[in-house]
Amino acid sequence: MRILVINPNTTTSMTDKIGRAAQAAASPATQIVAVNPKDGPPSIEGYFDEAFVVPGIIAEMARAGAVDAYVIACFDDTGLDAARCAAEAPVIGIGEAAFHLATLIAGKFSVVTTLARSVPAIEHNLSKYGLASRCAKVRASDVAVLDLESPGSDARRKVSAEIARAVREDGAEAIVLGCAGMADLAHALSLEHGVPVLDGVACAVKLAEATAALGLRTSKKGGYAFPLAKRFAGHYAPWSPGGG
Ligand code: 5HY
Repeated sequence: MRILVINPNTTTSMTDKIGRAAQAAASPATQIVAVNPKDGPPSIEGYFDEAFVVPGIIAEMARAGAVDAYVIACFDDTGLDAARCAAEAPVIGIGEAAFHLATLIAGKFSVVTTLARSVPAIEHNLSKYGLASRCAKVRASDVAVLDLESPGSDARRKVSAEIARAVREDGAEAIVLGCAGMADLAHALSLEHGVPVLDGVACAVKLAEATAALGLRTSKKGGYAFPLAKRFAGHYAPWSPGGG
């Protein structure tokens, strides 16, 4: 089985970290191909950054050729719906995957993400997925995404402190880490806090394997139908669906 894992930002060290976490979670027979677009923001922190990553996601999907499943490795599930329109294989978002798996092991969970500006998009997704009632709170740890790539930063300490508050104040029975860049922290933080801590990358890889193994494909009825053929103007001409 071959799974394409797309980090939508352009920070290759984070792509490498995500790739390692994905391969560690995958079955031995699964090949993980981790990529990121060459154009776009180095980190996705809020709605404006999100707007500039979707063409890059679609371009990486086209460049990869045939795969058994895709993972969108940005916790906001940025571009997930557009990617599903472009694909027949399953497309799994790390946020959606982590939310669903958290509901299987806990009555209620809290999310610990990076900055406050990222919280509304995550809250919106929880409502969109019908899981808002299972999430006690979406918390920001006041960590910039790229601080997670800096060994000398106090990112891990700040994430851990926010997890402690979530367990103490929210009654969170499990924690979902709200950034792909936290993928390497889940196991240690779970041991430290004595609650399940879920990393969306690992969750998405296992759900991608499961859906592909069941032969489930993205439905082409309704919203995820292939885009209609049309010619896109200007810089977006290469993305023209159906040859344009
Ligand atoms: C992510 N940003 O998973 C999100 C998390 C966030 O560059 N990768 C990013 O802070 O919204």
